[in-house]
Amino acid sequence: MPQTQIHFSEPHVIKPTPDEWFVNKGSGTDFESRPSAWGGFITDNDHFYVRSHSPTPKIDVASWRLKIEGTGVQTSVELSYEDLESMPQVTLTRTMECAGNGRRFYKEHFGVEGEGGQWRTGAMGNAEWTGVRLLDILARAGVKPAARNVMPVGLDDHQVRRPVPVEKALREDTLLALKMNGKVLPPDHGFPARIVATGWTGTANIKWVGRIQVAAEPLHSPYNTMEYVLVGPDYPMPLPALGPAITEMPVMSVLDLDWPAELLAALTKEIQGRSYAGESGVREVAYSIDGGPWQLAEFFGPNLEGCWRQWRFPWQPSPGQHEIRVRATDERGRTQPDSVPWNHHGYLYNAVVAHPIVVA
Ligand SMILES: Nc1nc2c(c(=O)[nH]1)N[C@H]1C(S)=C(S)[C@@H](COP(=O)(O)O)O[C@H]1N2
Ligand SMILES: [Mo]
Repeated sequence: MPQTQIHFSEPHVIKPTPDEWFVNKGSGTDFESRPSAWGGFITDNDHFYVRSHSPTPKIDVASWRLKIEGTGVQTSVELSYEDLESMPQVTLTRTMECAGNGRRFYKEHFGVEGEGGQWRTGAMGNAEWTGVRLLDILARAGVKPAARNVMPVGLDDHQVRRPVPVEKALREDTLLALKMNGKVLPPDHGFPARIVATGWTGTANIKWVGRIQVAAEPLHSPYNTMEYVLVGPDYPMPLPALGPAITEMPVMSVLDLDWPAELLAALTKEIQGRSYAGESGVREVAYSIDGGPWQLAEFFGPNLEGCWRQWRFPWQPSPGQHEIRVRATDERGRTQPDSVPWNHHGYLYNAVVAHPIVVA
């Protein structure tokens, strides 16, 4: 159900966000996908979650320029949209997940809300992104050997910006995307250009990029010192950051069902879901029904680098209350834990959860 509704004179998100497809998080700019509406392997643009710190900016592409500058490049460069379109285009399918996905579970496990939007499991999606490799763009400015951090800066009100190590920026699978699922990037998803940072937290995928700062020194912004850092008794405080910056996303699983789910006994024969493991792949998925033994789910659909992997298992439930647990293991042998340590902002909740299901 939608939480507190705020009414704005102008919509802060441009695309339609009907309740059948999205859970409105109440901020006006945050819409969680309903996993029951995700569809197949690819999440189409209409169904992709939206997470923005400020309203979708309206950008005039004719006057828009991408500036590359800073102490880590030989020369400053300005590129137009046409310049980017004329460069070699690369297409990659990649899953994107917000670091705050699953934040609601902290409240349930610790009795205290992690600070931020109370996302359940739908702050993620999987799209085919087309654009220019960031390394090709940075090469135009000439990356100095001394370069350490690369910080794309958004043109939104908050100028969301967040440095990544130069090694991540120069990877072949880090893009400046111009297209999403074959269509011009939708305004809410970063038009004219957004970063795609394979396997990393949603925030590393900066939307509405206008400038890329390359620095020979470590860079800091509110988004790697105060937010998107792990703050809590079990984490160090590497000042000026209040905690370690989130990079890669951990292995997690989600059922393709609403929370809680309502199913009809006569129509239920199978349960589907998906698991995602950041820069790694998903190796094995096990499930347990009503606290019963763990069994292996069957994979189906594509198994692509940096993408979620779909799975299914048969289930013919009796009417009543049920719960399903799912536990994935990634290619590096990391399995979803039974609990995760507390952090103030409620990031990276990837523990096994009991999904409540009411069968009628
Ligand atoms: N400029 C800018 N980029 C941004 C954000 C933002 O608010 N401003 N939000 C980030 C966060 S927290 C996430 S999870 C993803 C969400 O991308 P989406 O709205 O396309 O799903 O974009 C990231 N990039
Ligand atoms: Mo996010």
